[in-house]
Amino acid sequence: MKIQNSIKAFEEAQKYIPGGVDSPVRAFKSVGGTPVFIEKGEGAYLYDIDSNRYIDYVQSWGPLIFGHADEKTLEAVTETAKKGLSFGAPTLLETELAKEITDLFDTVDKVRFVNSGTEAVMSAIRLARGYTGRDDIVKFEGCYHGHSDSLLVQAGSGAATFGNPSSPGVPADFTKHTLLARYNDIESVKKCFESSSEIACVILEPIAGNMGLVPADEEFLKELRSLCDENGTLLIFDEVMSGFRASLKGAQGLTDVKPDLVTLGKVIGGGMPVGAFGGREEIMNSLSPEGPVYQAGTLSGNPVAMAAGLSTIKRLKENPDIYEVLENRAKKLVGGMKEAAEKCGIALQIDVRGSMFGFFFNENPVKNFDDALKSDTELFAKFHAAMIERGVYFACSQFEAGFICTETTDELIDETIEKAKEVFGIIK
Ligand code: HOZ
Repeated sequence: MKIQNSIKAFEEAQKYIPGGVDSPVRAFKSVGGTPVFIEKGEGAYLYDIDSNRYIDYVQSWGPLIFGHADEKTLEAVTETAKKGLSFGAPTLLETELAKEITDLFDTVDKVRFVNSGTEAVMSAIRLARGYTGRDDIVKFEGCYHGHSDSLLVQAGSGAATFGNPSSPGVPADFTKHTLLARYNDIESVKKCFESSSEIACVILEPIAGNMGLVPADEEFLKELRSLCDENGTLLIFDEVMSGFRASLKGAQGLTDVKPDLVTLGKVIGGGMPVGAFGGREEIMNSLSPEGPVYQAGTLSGNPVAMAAGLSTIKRLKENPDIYEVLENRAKKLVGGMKEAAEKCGIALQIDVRGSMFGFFFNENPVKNFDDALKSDTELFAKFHAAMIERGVYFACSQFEAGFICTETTDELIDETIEKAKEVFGIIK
């Protein structure tokens, strides 16, 4: 496969952009080789600037549940854009999208839109602190909640990929209120509560997608809820990734446990930059201008982004069966890969939640960040490179989730499994 244009483009990009990318994972550093530069996407496919075609299991890291350049989303975007790109003033679209979201989530009476998942979580944490009048927060090792200061502690995603789960530039004073617990380990959370009576909130990805795919156990979530209730602490579900992906109601469609606040992103923007956080009215009313907790943004609730999100969410609500179809395809994909890997003596741990999937090159089940870190990242890198060579684009890190879109047909999945079989035979 020729990627000469991408190689040149990457060299050029590195002269002007740190690392040549605007988000670290994209640089392919942990898997080696050159990141391919994208010319366009169509449905399940990506095309690079050397005219290579790939079956795409990244789908922009989650947002594109209807695939690339989806016609209906494009129509909503272009029609809205013709009326103006941004007003910095209220539009009907924001209320319409807010209604769709509050209608779906029992725990969300009100929602506020922002521009990214990072912003959504940063704002939700401030709200939790303002509402409870407390400073401490609990987060879990390997969960990633964007790159704001107090959350960049033992974080997953790019931070895990590069072996720097915490970052220089974040003053220790800013993270002294961040207590760390172990995912799926309630005893570690109890220790946090023993060490502080000032915990404003516990935040977690109820289906972690940033240390690879690692869902929280139901019992763990239940105990977490009880601990929060006993201590007057808010429970925040970060569903930026799992929202509208794991099910129509995200992780909340798969568990009985209810959070106090939820953060959303990715799918709710249909590919445009959108984030949101929402919860019970009494908590959300603490936000300015109703309450004292300040949060703002010139491009928040941007009409074009709202239109893309609205078109996407409405269609998902009208076609809830999509999730079963996507889940079956995801199961077929990782099930087929596991079988093929095992035939070659390679251990693969797999999991699926709706249209999200994960696979670890690991001998043992993965329940937390420590388990995930024991995966064979070198083997993953070889697998990744060989699959790219064969026109299959998986996330370029062992510590990310994969995504199926409605255009990822059974035939494409069969094709992927066949290619994976060949690759396992070579890299074993
Ligand atoms: N942190 C993102 C995925 N979990 C990566 C985003 C990107 O590089 O676009």
